[in-house]
Amino acid sequence: MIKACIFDLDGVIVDTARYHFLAWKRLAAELGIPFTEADNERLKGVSRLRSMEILLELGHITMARDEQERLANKKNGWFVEYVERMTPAEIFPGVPALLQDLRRRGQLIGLASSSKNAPRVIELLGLAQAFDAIVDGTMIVHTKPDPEIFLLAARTLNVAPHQCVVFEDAEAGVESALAAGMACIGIGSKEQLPLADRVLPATGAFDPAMLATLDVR
Ligand code: B16
Ligand code: MG
Repeated sequence: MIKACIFDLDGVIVDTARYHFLAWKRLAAELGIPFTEADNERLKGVSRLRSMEILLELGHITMARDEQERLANKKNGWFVEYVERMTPAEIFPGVPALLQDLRRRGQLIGLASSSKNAPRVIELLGLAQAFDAIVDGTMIVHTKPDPEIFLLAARTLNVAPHQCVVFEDAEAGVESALAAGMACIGIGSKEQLPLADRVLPATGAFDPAMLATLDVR
């Protein structure tokens, strides 16, 4: 029986994935690296420094670690600028109502985001009270697709992994949830997320009645 719903943040609760893309694209342009939305799929869900490495791989560029860190911090400065202008109006349609409905049904609600900016984003969106546990990129050693982040969320919520369902928009995130032994609802398309147990076009399209039908691994 599913007892906890664990949500990714970027691309699942709010379209901060768009802001990550715009900030990486700005950095790519400075470095002369062509960078498309398809390239950006590889950066979703992974840590800031891993994203930096992938960007350099795309451009066939090698660079010292401290320079990589400097550029990744520059990208983060732009991302934070975009994010600070965000308001609750940018939460994806139907998400606040879904979170309330799940809580009324007795589900525990977790957030598991690789982003170190997740607590600030949640505060700006006025959603802090909607979650029973928040796990972010500052609390983990291994980024998605490693299962660490979702296992930590389950431990914090005091439930077993097989009692959790994860909502994820990134391939790395779906792999992470499955490796943790959890059910996974992909948000996006079947082509992007072939491994997810179910795929929905948007988080707000989730019908809580579906919880009873999710396979227990
Ligand atoms: P930051 P999620 C992830 O968040 C993003 O999908 C990913 O693109 C980003 O690189 C990562 O957070 C780290 O973010 O640079 O803000 O620490 O999808 O796991 O909510
Ligand atoms: Mg995401």
